[in-house]
Amino acid sequence: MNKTPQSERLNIIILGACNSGKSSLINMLADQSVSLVSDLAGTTTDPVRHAIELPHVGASILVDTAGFDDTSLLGKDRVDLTGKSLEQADLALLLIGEHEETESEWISKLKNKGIPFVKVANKCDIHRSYSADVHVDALHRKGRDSLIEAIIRAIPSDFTSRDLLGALVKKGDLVLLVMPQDKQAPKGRLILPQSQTIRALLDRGCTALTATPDNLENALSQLTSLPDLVITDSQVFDSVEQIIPKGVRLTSFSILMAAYKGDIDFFVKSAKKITELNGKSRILIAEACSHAPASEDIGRVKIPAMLKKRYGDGMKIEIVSGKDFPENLGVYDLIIHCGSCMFNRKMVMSRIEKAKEANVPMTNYGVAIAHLKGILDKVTY
Ligand SMILES: Nc1nc2c(ncn2[C@@H]2O[C@H](COP(=O)(O)OP(=O)(O)O)[C@@H](O)[C@H]2O)c(=O)[nH]1
Ligand SMILES: [Mg+2]
Repeated sequence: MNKTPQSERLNIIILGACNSGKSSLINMLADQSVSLVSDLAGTTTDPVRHAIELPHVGASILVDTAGFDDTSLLGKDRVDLTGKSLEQADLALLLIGEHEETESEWISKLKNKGIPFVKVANKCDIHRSYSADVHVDALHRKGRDSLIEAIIRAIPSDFTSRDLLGALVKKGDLVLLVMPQDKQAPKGRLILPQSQTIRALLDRGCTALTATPDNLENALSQLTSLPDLVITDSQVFDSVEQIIPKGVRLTSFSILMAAYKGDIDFFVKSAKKITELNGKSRILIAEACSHAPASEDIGRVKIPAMLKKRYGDGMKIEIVSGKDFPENLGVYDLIIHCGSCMFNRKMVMSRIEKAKEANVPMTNYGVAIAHLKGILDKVTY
């Protein structure tokens, strides 16, 4: 568990024509051969992800893609997959050269999606110099430093400045975390939202105090001043709210994650639309992972049961998982997305954009449950 989670890494997508040197560029950045280089067009089929540490950038994912001019039988499907990968991209490296028309199409796509990009002219050892942001010779690994500098300049400020706690805390705050370590908790370690929150609190110069729910009263009695904020697992929200002194701000890990990985105001506004549903409403439940028993339980069982209890069995509830996300969102009355621990913020935000375009409310598991349990008005976010 020494690795930075995938969803926290800078996601860099490499785009370019077949044989333009995308895989070579990745090997140059990784400073080792991680990607297959070949003269044959179409060597890279599906987008391939390489987790590496980039000097002065840190934990990154380099996404190698099929050439955008792939004309093989499967070419179109491959190029579509590249398009899908754009949804997770924080930044793009675009290898430019002889395919001006296709290149400008991709530039428009990137601009539309608000993805910053660096134009890279590769093979500068043999080609005339194209106009580009950086010139490299990936084969002989020349130009690595200037490429990394260009990447650093292009990193969106949103990526570096965001953390889980947003404006909720300031330096020196005392924050009490209520973390049940029940049977579902993995043996010998903390789950990701808990460890990420503790890390973020330490980075922000806060004091993090942790307690299980049954030890909460005892922990509070040992304090000489009230905590500035309490963050609890949402499962025990109600009892925690009863125990902590009035006036102490309270939030939950899932609300923090929702704010970090999405648009919390939109999620809250959308969750309130649950009240306007009826027995014929059509709901889309979207999960990021296909094999997570715990979240499956929430998305596949818990939330549908809570909704049907209110509005009857006539509701249409559809569940999609992984990267599948319907094109036509307009048919749904509400979208409820999982907490997205496997997705990066970029991916969630691009789904939110699609929901907004289709004029459909979209919330997430944590916020929806908070609303269904009547606690949404009591949380700080
Ligand atoms: N001369 C020269 N050849 C390169 C350079 N970068 C890549 N190549 C060669 O171009 C071919 C295609 O490279 P590759 O990285 O597989 O391209 P991809 O299809 O875009 O992934 C290989 O034969 C590489 O050795 C470069 O900067 N200079
Ligand atoms: Mg390749």
